[in-house]
Amino acid sequence: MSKIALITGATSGIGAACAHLFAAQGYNLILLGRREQLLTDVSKHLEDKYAIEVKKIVVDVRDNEDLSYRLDTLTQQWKKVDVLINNAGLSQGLDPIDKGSIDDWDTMIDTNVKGLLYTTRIVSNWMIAQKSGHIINIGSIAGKEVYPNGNVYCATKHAVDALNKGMRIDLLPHGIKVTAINPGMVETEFSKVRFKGDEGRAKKVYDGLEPLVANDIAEAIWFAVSRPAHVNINDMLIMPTAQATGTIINRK
Ligand code: NDP
Ligand code: 8X3
Repeated sequence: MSKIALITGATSGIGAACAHLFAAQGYNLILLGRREQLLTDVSKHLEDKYAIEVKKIVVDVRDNEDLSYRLDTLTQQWKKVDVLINNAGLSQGLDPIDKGSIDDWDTMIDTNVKGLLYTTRIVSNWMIAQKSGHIINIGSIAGKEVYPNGNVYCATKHAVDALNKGMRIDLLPHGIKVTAINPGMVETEFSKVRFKGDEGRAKKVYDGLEPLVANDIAEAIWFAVSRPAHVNINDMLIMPTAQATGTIINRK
């Protein structure tokens, strides 16, 4: 029986790159995201190319009731998840604390923190039952430091950092591995989403530097997952060579 990876936010960027890389390694996949057509396209492509099986789950990770229902209806076979990649996340806006939109704050907190918790609450129990598993939490440089106007997004990624440490402690007796992967700038749909579809503003974020690409992060995740049984990578911070901190960037 092939191993299984469950990836949240698999319709684009880092999640989609992980889906490709894990499929190439022969994993069967459970892929989550809200955009059904993209999920269908990714699933079909990977099933055809790698002869693996894919379960697609169209769901908003903020909706715990729907998420629980959809994950619960998987067969026992599909609940044998070896790797959970808690990747679904986003930034909305880049405003000072006195001007930020409450809706944006709710969206970031509900997705990046609560969605990650809801998914982990369910899948960690499956892993405990089978006495094995590996949880990968996608944090950020924004979880290690705070940059101007990053306030709430940075707070959500600091929460991911704390939850990663908490999970590592709580799941230790069960032999479950827990790893935080913290990227700097990766060119995905992230900035387009942050600036609500403003492609020009999104493109400017990466002006004059070579950012990471989603596959760089997928490869780092694969490195953590493919270590021997006695090795756990607790935390990895991965930056473009041209980015030293959240805001110190060597632009040409
Ligand atoms: P993308 O915007 O390309 O991908 C985000 C993914 O999250 C999409 O698949 C999206 O799917 C999914 N998603 C967002 N909201 C929800 C939701 N409510 N329910 C289910 N799925 C959701 O960005 P990235 O690939 O860059 O982002 C992936 C992760 O990496 C995020 O956690 C982000 O914070 C983190 N990160 C990104 C960095 C970067 O520079 N790009 C740097 C550091 C961390 P859909 O819209 O179909 O639901
Ligand atoms: C996403 C990257 O630059 O907003 O976490 O911190 S950044």
